[in-house]
Amino acid sequence: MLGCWLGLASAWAQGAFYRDAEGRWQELPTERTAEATVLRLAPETIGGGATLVVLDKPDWMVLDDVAPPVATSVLIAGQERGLADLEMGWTGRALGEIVLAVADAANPLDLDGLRVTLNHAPLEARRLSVEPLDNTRRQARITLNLAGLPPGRYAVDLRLTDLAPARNALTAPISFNSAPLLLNAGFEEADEAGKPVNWSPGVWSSDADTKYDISVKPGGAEGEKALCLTGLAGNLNMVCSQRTQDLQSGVTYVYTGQYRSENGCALTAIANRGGQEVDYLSLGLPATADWTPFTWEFTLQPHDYALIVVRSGNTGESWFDDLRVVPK
Ligand SMILES: [Ca+2]
Ligand SMILES: [Ca+2]
Repeated sequence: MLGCWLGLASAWAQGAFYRDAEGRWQELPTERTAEATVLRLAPETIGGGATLVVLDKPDWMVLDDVAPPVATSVLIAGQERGLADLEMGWTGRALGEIVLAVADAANPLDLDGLRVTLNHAPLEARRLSVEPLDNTRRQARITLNLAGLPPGRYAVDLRLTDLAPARNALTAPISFNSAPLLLNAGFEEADEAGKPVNWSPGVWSSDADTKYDISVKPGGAEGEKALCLTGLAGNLNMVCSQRTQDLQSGVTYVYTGQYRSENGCALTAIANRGGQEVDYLSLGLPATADWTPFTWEFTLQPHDYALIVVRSGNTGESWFDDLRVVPK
């Protein structure tokens, strides 16, 4: 295959060039007729079946450039961040603006060829602005406006090349999660069977007599609905858990919410690493007839995933609503 780079304007012509078997650029004699430019390349001079050819090399083009553009600074929501620090995990809020200063040491940037995707779809034009910072177009400022996105997980991929014949590319993967750490934590969303969306209800132990119900019911402390664990008979170890990979080890989290319980209930946080439980932290909550706020702080060891749990091992009703987990 022969890759051809056609110069932008023949007025800048500095002749034709090809890349030889050792990767060096060499002048390429050409013959011009009225209809065509004729060039001859022998396979042995290009070291196989592929090379790059530049016809009418523009004055600005530096042929011997294998270095991609670099991001010289990245500002996210006004704060400078390292390039290795752009996969941010949980942020809990939208990011606003991401501003990248980009530069190429040798060639102009292909600003017209810039590609930016948001969750694998092209970023809307209104969210993207590109501003050359010098008249050689070797430096530019790229601004991504991500304000107003609904809470969720986002991946931004950016690809910018230089205008060297080899089109060296800068890629910058940026990701963040602006959703709350606990989803459906007010239990307003339930499936047709009344089970809370995003949560796993069940029992962690039982016997032949175990009878229980875990479902979302009207009568919340916040909104219209709340989660109710009802212990009826037998061995009771009722749990409703949400799995998360967004908690960081060593960070203290504050787990808040409201509950009421006929015979007492509990909160639990579990960390699991390599198939082993590395943390099993619990707080018992005493019986109370009225909706009562709770606050509990916990810190987890390094883990693959964590479970945030509400539970009861008692008969009667235990209600939970308005839960939240945030870094302290
Ligand atoms: Ca370059
Ligand atoms: Ca609620």
